[in-house]
Formats: sequence, structure tokens, C-alpha cells
Amino acid sequence: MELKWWEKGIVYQIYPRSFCDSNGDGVGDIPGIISKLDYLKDLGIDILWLTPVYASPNDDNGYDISDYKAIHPEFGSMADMDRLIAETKSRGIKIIMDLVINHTSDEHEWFKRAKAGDMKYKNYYIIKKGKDGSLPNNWGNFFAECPWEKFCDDEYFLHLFSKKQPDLNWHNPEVYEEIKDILRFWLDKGIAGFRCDVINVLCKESLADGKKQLVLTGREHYLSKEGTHDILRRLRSDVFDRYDCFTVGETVFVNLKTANDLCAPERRELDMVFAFEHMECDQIAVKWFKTRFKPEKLMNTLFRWQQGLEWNTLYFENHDQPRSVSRFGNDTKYRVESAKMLGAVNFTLKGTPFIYEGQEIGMTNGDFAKLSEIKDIESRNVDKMLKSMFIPKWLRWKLIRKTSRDNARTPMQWSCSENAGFTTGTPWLQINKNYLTVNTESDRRAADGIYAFYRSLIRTRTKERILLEGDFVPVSAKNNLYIYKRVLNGNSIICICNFSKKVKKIKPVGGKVLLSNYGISVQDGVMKPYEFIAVKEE
Ligand code: ISL
Ligand code: CA
Repeated sequence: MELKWWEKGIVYQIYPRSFCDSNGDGVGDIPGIISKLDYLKDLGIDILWLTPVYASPNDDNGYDISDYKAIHPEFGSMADMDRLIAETKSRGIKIIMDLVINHTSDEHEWFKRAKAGDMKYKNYYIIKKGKDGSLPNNWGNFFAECPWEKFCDDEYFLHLFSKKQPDLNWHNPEVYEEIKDILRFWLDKGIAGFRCDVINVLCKESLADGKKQLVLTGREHYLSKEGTHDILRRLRSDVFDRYDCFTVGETVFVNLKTANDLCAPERRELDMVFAFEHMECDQIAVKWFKTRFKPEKLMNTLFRWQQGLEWNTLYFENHDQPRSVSRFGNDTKYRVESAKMLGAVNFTLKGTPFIYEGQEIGMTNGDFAKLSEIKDIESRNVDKMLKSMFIPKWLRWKLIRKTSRDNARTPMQWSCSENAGFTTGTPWLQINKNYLTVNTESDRRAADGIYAFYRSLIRTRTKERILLEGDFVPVSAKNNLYIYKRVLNGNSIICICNFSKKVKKIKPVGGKVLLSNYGISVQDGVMKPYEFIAVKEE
């Protein structure tokens, strides 16, 4: 079957605040993105995903939207956005935007009117009376706080995220109509699709108490419910089908069954989903408690998803996760090798690869020294929660330093000039001091640069039908050596990956070397630290 353009393409995620600042206010912006389009074109990407650039009070860095049809002035104007759309189009790059429709900002006009007593808008949100003088139910919240906030008198509104992000009431048909209108507005401008934020929690089937759980008590009442499936199917036929666009859902807590339910082509809901299971391979119960990383957990999870879902999103990083080279690789001695190896795994599995800004030069976790240097609302709430559990300060910091979302949000490192070439002003979040060595300019100059390796990954995947369409076949997974094949019409590519610092012996593989992060042309049976090799078998 002919692959769709979003299956053939490579997506590059931009976190606009941290990408490139054009006017020296310390915040990345749309003109900054435009100035880097040639860089992205040279890398070889096809699709850009922008995290929210809409008007927002920035309680959660743009995921709290106060006007879906306006650009936040700190990012530029609507004219800048139109120019970005035109400039990407002329380079053959498409743009997808973030669609945040589980909640709005409490500063959105709708919520303000609801607050002012307008019943029409009150019914846009989930507002409930308390129960016997206490909260409406016992649910938990994604940001480690109480999900109910006083609305007025004895009423509360639900917010699964921050209290400045009230959840929308998807049982109200007027909400559906409003969102349809917003989608058309952007699609008519030439946007090619959406990354749909926490899309599988839209419909709260009931507001009853939930079964007590360590995290997110109550989630059985809203995760991937029939009401959400119904909304997705309707959005598809009412809106998306009329455009050449695609949707990728950010779907929390999905397993193979629910992921299939959300994106199997015949169900006509989403085109792809972001699953999280492989991101949970180094945590205990909740993401704030990290344990030692074991490659087998990561790789076996990936192998299972490769076999259980027809088409996967392939990602190791985004703006909510620590940097992959610090987390799964080695960000000191083997930074270059392990960053390339992770990239190679991400590009040789079956699915659409996503690159998060900076991943293509092996950017590492932020080098924060104390909580006051961290801006992320989630980290700040987690600190409060852990404090209330009497966890000592040093341990709180240890956990947060490892898991904070700000690890991936530090500004993009462009050069070794002041502020890494990101801004001429004061950056909104501190720049990692390793910018003097880790930056696009030095990386692209180096003989063994990561950027150049990503370019070859992109070109190889685009050229090789086996990598695009071939079936995934696991071969072996033991002793930190991972071997898998991609197979199409009897032709195969074998991929071997040494997920450790130790040298390993294998049976030499003959054939044409397609990719090697050590630049070798013949596989000799020795796998060096973090070595990856892909060989076309003959
Ligand atoms: O990243 C997480 C925990 O650190 C997740 O629980 C995350 O909150 C969840 O995946 C939802 O993320 C998305 O929606 C949030 C926003 O803060 C995230 O940045 C976004 O990716 C609320 O809109
Ligand atoms: Ca700026």
C-alpha cells in the first residue's frame, strides 16, 4: 500500500520559546524560526511541529490558551505566522500545530464569561457542587495538585492540569462547534495537521469517585472513553477529511489495545498516537521517581509496540521528557556515539520518526544547580507535593533535577558565541554551559558530527523502501545487544545495536553497510561501545 506523506516524512518538533530569538527579549519567536528554515531544510525534515504559539498567560508555557485564533505577541504577529506558513511551503515543508482542547486558560473569554455568571459559558466547563462540604470527588491531577478549584459559592471547576487550565465540557455540543471552527480557521490558513494534546482524556464519562491509585485516581472515568472515540470520529468526518492533513494524538496511559482503538485506520479516528510505555522504562510508578535505566526494558517495550501496532510514532524526546542522550545514552565520554546510536534506532524502526530540537546535535539535560533555576510548573508542584510528604530537600532536588521537563527546554545551542547564539538578551531559561562545545556550528564542522549522521539517517530512510515499509522482525535481545531486521519482499536490513560501554563480540554480518555510527564499511564481528550498524543483507 502506498504510504501517506506523514508516514514517509520526518517530523521536527520546535519548542518556540527555546528555538531562536530574533529580537533580543530572551524568548524564541516566529521570525527566529523563519531564520532557521534553511538549516532545517538542509537537515532534510519534511514536517514541523510547533508547540503552542497561541495567546496565553503562560502558566504552562502556552498549553493554557486564552485565544485560539491569536498568536502570542512574544512569538510575533499573525502576519509572522502567515509568513512562516508561506516560507515553509516554498521549501516543501509542512507545519502541524499543537491542538490543546482538553482545557483552555482561565483567562480565555469563555471562562471569564462563565465566571461573570453567563450560563451558556458556564456549561463550557466542568463545574460541580462540593459533596458534604468537601470536594466533588477524590480524583488526582497530572500536575500533583488538587484537580478542583473554587468556582464560586459551593461550586468547583475541574482542572486535570494546572488551576489556570480548566477542563472543557465535551458533553456540550456547543464546545464541539467552537473547536470545529478553530480547526477550520487554521487548516484554511494552510496548516497540515495537528498534534492533539492529551486527546484521549476529553470525555469525562462520569464524575464519580475513582478507585484509589498512586497517581491519577479517577482516571478510569476519562481515559479513552467511548465519548472521546465518538468526538474523534466526528472531527475526522466533519473537518479533517476535507483537508489533506493528519493528526497525531498525545495519548496518555495507552496500552497496545487502546492505542489500536485510537489509530487503527479503519476506525477513522487519529492517524497516529504518541504512546508512553517506552518512556516509562526508567521510572517507578510515577515519572518523578526515576530508577536506574535498563536498556532491556526500553528495547523490549519498543519491540512489543513494533509488533503490536501497524504504524508507530518514533520518538525518544519531546518538551516533556529529559534529553535522551543523558537518560538512555552516555552524555560524557560517549555522548557522540550514543546520541548517534539512539538516533539510528529511532530511524530504523517502523513508523514516523520525530526529532526534538537539539537532538540532532546531542544536546544534554540542563545543568541546573537549584530549584530556583527551574521554571516548569510541574517541577515546582512536585517539589511542593514531595515536601508535604516530608521528603528532604536534597532528595527532592535529586529527583527533580533528573526528571524536570526544563531539562529539554533549555535554549537551542547554535554557536559558541554569547548565549549560544540563541539570543542577544537574557535567555528566559538558562543555557547549558556546555554550549561552548555542544552547538550546531561546532557539530557541523566536526568530522564525526551528530548532525551529519542525522542527515544520513534521513536520507537513508527516504531512499530505502525496506526501512520505510518493511516489516519489523525481532532477532535477539540479550546482554545489551539488540538485533532486529526490517524485511520487505524477501529483502532485509539487519540492525545491530550495542547498548552499553562494553565491547561485544557477535557473528560477523556480511552485506552492504548502510549506516554505521563509527563510520565503518565492513562489519567484523566486534561491536564497540554504543555502536550501531545497519547492513543490507545479500
Ligand atoms: O509530561 C508529563 C509529565 O511530566 C505528562 O504527564 C504530561 O503532562 C502529559 O503528557 C500531557 O502533556 C501535554 O499536556 C500538558 C502540557 O503541560 C504538556 O507540555 C503537554 O505535552 C497540559 O496541556
Ligand atoms: Ca523574541
